[in-house]
Amino acid sequence: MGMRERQPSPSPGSAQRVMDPVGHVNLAYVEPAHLPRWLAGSRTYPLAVVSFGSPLSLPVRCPVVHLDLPQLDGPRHCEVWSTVQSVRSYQTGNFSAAVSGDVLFGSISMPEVPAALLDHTTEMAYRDIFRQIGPLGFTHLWRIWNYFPRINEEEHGLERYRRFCVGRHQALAETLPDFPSSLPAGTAVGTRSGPLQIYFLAGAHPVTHIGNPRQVDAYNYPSSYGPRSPSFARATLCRSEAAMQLFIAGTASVVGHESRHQGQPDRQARETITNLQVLIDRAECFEDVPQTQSLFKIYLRNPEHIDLVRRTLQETPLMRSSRLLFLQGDLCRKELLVEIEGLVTRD
Ligand code: 3EB
Repeated sequence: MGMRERQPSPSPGSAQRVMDPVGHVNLAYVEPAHLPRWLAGSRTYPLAVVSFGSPLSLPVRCPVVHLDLPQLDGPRHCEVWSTVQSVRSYQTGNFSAAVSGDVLFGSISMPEVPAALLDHTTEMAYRDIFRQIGPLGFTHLWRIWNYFPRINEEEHGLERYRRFCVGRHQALAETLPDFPSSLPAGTAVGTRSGPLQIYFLAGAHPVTHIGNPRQVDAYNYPSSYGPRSPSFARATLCRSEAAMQLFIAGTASVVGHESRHQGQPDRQARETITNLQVLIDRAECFEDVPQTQSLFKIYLRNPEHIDLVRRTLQETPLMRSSRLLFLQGDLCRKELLVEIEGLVTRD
């Protein structure tokens, strides 16, 4: 079952890298046509690229993930993960990974077959992930993203998101030491089409997962939201010598465990920002360093809401000073219209 190892990425200007901080990943939203120039200019190696909407061919050797989530604003951008250390890429069947220093980016794509329900497909995908990352030595999940189509449709009497939660819970509760406190920050968003796609960052060492005092931990949601609770943390804090990174899970207009502001995208956006700000303020208790860079992906159920939501976000200094990417995606509760995830880096 050997993995096929790809050639290491080219290393322009590697002599200049020694001063760069190690132990953290870079994230940027980059226009595909600018990718080679951006990589050379940033003096980083690509770890992975995520594209949105229709697939496109990208001039990189690292894992590439295509998500059918149309971008709603401006010229098309890709999510580019890169590092200052060299990268090794692996590919086997439906799993690909890239390793750099103490971080691994992994991606798995599971086609759904008519005979299998989504809970089963999800459980298999998560078990595969652990089968792959264990031997590589990256056993600690840091951040995970989940995407699949028809998220709010019923499948044999249970909503597909809830089936997904059942399968994820089954695999993670059995596999993760210290479940649920070791659960990573998560995202689960509905695509227009495609297989079950999961991508993640994993590390050789553990990191800190944190909750949001305004929200019930998702893994403690009451069973009215489904037979198994959603297995994710509100945020994950990764600290290295040089930087602090806060990975913020998909965050919505949920207070306690209840959805707020049904039918009102602007109010949902404001409530979501309050949730984000509370998480960031909490994480800042851990560190006190000045420079901040933040990026957020904003998922909208309804593309017509973009102008209203964008105006609402511009009211806040946090969002005004951040890179934003608007995507159309279905959210895991029918009444949710906006969800925001992000990465805040302080170095
Ligand atoms: C919520 O707070 C909103 O199931 O992985 C956000 C982020 C949500 C991740 C997941 C679900 C997930 O419950 C929904």
